[in-house]
Amino acid sequence: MRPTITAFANSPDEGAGQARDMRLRWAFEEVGLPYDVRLVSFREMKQPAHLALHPFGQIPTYEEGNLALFESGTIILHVAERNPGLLPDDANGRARAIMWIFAALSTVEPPIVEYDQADLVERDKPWFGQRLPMLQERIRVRLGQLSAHLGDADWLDGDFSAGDLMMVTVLRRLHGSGLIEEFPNIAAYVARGEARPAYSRAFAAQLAVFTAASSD
Ligand code: GTB
Repeated sequence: MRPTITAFANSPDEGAGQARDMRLRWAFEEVGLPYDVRLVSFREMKQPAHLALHPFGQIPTYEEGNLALFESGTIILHVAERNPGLLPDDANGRARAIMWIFAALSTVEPPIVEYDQADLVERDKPWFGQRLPMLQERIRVRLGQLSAHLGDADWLDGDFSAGDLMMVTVLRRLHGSGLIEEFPNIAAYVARGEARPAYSRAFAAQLAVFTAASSD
């Protein structure tokens, strides 16, 4: 059944593909699953109809028949488990790919989001000058560890998997910070993900939303 996801009607990133619908779109493209998108405004996201789908009033959501899901990690896992292409066939390989989804979301993403948020809303605060280097250093620690694990491999564990898809989308949020470039194998890893045809199709689809909205 063709799923419907929600995405920002007006993404603050102006089509840079940083909102979390991008990871869902990429997963759909990787497995060749057609999908529909319902665009929601910030106001609509806080209204009862959307809150019934997402109790925290956010995007993305996923609807498929009588199933409604929120949390991008859950949705990626749901799609990857039901469609070939994003998880290895062997049980141990699948478990490790899922481990990397969780690692991306619960170990790598939090310091990146904290840094991003501080950069966005704390720039005029007196503590910003001291806090920013501390937040950057936390990210460097994680990137250094990830870089050591990755070494000269193309992907985190064998072939490209949903774990790589999630990790690349998480790391992309550092574009413009200069931090990824400090770790050449991580920079190459992110570029490798972004070079996948499925990624390009997903990126173009979310960019088209911004282009259409800005020409209104
Ligand atoms: N844990 C949830 C998940 O993984 O699905 C987090 C969902 C989430 O943070 N959604 C954000 C949202 O709806 C959009 S993606 N925010 C509105 C709100 O909370 O009211 C986060 C995001 C938004 C914008 C940018 N950007 O502009 O660069 C980047 C990332």
